[in-house]
Amino acid sequence: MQIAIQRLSGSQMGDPRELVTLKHLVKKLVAVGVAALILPAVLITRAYSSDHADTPNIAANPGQDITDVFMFPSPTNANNVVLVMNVHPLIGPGEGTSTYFDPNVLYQFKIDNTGDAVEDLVIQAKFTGTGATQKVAISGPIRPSTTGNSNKIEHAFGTTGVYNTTFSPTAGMTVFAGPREDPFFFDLDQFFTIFPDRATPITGTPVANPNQPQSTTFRSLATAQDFLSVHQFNVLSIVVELPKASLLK
Ligand SMILES: [Ca+2]
Repeated sequence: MQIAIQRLSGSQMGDPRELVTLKHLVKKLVAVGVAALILPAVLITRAYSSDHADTPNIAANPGQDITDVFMFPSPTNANNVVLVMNVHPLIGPGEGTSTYFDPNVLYQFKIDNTGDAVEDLVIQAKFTGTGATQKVAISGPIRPSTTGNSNKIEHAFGTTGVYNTTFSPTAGMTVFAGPREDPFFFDLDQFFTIFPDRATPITGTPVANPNQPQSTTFRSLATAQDFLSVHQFNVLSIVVELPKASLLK
């Protein structure tokens, strides 16, 4: 599965247009694709990847910043699969419900079910407005009119949802789009002891001997501290649950 966020060149939904500025690729998930859903478990690859404000440009546009993507069997329906795209990292405690999706961005799950790393189906989420009444329209899974960096907004379902509520855009599909605790964990403080030179650009505090590691390994699970949990950081999640069969069309 490939996921993509792309800034729109216009604002009117439904018009074909070129969307080129940003693309985020979870490389291993491209290889897994939806085909993994029907392969023996031994063949399924687990991907490890995360991205939080990795460049000045993306840090300045957090609504375009994908942190993590997840795909897993529904815990309540064996016929369903759940897709999750998390964006907008580092939302502080208490700020989750006052942070919104970027209405100028087309959020997409791109599903390759033929193994060639070219999407065969897309699920698109497009937001309108900001604030607690922000609306979300969903289209797909649908075969895209164009692939790769050239994308169109495909036909959306008529039923729209509202920020931070669960809704069903079409029979069999459930969608949630809103704030959630960031599930990614990382011992950033220990990372800075291994790579001291990485600290200053983030913390703004000069580090003595930035090229001299103070340690060479991460701490054990018993003693490690998750930077994101300690600081109670949140993300915005787009969660889609739908039948596995609908991704195999
Ligand atoms: Ca394909």
